[in-house]
Amino acid sequence: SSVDSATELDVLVVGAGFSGLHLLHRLRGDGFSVRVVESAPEVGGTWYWNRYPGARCDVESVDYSYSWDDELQQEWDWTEKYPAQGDILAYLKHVADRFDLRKDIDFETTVAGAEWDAESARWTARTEDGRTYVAQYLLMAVGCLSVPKEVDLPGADRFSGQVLRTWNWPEDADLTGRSVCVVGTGSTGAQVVPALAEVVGDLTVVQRTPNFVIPTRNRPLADGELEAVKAEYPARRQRNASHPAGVFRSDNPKTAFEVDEGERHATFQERWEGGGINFLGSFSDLMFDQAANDAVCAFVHEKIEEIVDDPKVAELLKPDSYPLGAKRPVIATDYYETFNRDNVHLVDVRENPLESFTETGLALANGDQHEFDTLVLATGFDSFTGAFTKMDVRGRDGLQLREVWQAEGPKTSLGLSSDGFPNLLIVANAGSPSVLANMVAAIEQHVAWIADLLTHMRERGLRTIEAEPQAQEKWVAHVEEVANMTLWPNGDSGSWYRGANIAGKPQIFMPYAAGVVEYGNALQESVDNDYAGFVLA
Ligand code: NA7
Repeated sequence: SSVDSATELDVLVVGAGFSGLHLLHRLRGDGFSVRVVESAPEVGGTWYWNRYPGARCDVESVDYSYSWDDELQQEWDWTEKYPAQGDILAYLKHVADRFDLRKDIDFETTVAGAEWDAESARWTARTEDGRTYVAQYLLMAVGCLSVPKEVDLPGADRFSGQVLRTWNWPEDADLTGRSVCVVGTGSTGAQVVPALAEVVGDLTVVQRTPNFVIPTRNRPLADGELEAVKAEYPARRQRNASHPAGVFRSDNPKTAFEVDEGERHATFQERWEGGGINFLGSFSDLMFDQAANDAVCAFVHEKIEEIVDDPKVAELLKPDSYPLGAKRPVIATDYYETFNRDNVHLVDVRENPLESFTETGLALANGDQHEFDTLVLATGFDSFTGAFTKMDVRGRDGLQLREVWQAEGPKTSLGLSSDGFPNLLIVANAGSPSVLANMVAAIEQHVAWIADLLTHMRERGLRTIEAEPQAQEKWVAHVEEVANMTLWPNGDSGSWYRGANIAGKPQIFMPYAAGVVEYGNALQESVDNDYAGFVLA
């Protein structure tokens, strides 16, 4: 491959995670010329980069996997109820090898920008190392949580010890006996803290906003359990697809206050013991009714008091500024229990702000100092839009995607296409159920729709697809309206669901809260009405 000559393609896919691998396999099979570019030296996306100790998915292994090849799902053996990062990465490597995907992926290749040429109806994408790809379609399989939030910790660069980032964890990191500080108590922090506590000398946990942390209750799969799933896999996948979350959850149809206090408590207790996301299905109105949500919050507070020995620490760990769910609920193992360890100290920086990092630790507003030799950042991501605004993407008439999305948030028709950016299609990101569902199921829904669209266009000699402006306005308003029917946007959570974790980012509730069933109906309705919501030309 020469630096001067551009690679000519039907489809350029950006990203080789769950989305990009599936797109490549499907579209190649449908007869398109496809190439995937990937920044990492390996497949996996999120599951390649986030290899910090304790990293695990909170969707069950047997469901957090592709459903499009029965042999694949029959031959792959999961070992635990919930998959560890390494297991998911091994699975995706296996998929890449089994379907001979690597030959069409350019690794360590980062797209710097892309430009639309109306006359040829082609995108030209430039990579950071100066290569060029020309493609009819530019498919963004970039993930919702793939660009870290810029570090906004006062004086962080003064710290002279080792700094580790959970989103780019060095494979050979050994923190045995070290004195470590973790900043961040989101899903990542709540997983890395208990894992590190076991090996480090001492651990300081910096918390600004407490989270609701539900126990995972992970365990090895029991004898025969995997075989039983495999025996009814297609039915299981279908059942998953019939639930808004893209994974079957045994939701209680009752509302929290149609039962008495005793039954309410027993229900929470039973689901707390069962662990995982089923806890969120304790009652049907938890995300719709403030009183119901207050009840589940009170239950978790009670659990925190029960588990945590020091009442002052327990008090600090209780979230009290937003409804359960408004911030991504955290599923983790032994999180609250970890604060009973002698080597773990909780530092609350909400009441007593972090004044500055120093060469050897940090100083708080009240003058307290904490010393450590290693700093671990678990400070989150520039969610949804980050991977798009990082690139210099120029659409019709030079319109810059970064400018539009940084000012107004991500505007799309059905989460798939944005007005002004023809033939740029987006996989499972803003405006689609994505992070509020089993991500793999959400991705499969998008890949199927996109693949059908591309074949439809090829068959009819159509060259471009683009969001129809009015449909886009309507879709964005609808996503907002649905979110506002729930408690998701409420409270002072600073949630990345609505860009509130980053100063200056437009605050718009980005995922589509109605779930994959409603969303699938909307996709189908568009197809049935000759791709309503889009302009095909
Ligand atoms: P999150 O959920 O955004 O969590 C980031 C954490 O870092 C959160 O506790 C933040 O506190 C904290 N943070 C960030 N910046 C600061 C500063 N400046 N000072 C103090 N604390 C800070 O990211 P995760 O990686 O944990 O999880 C992301 C998703 O990945 C997860 O939900 C799953 O879907 C997978 P804050 O809440 O802003 O006060």
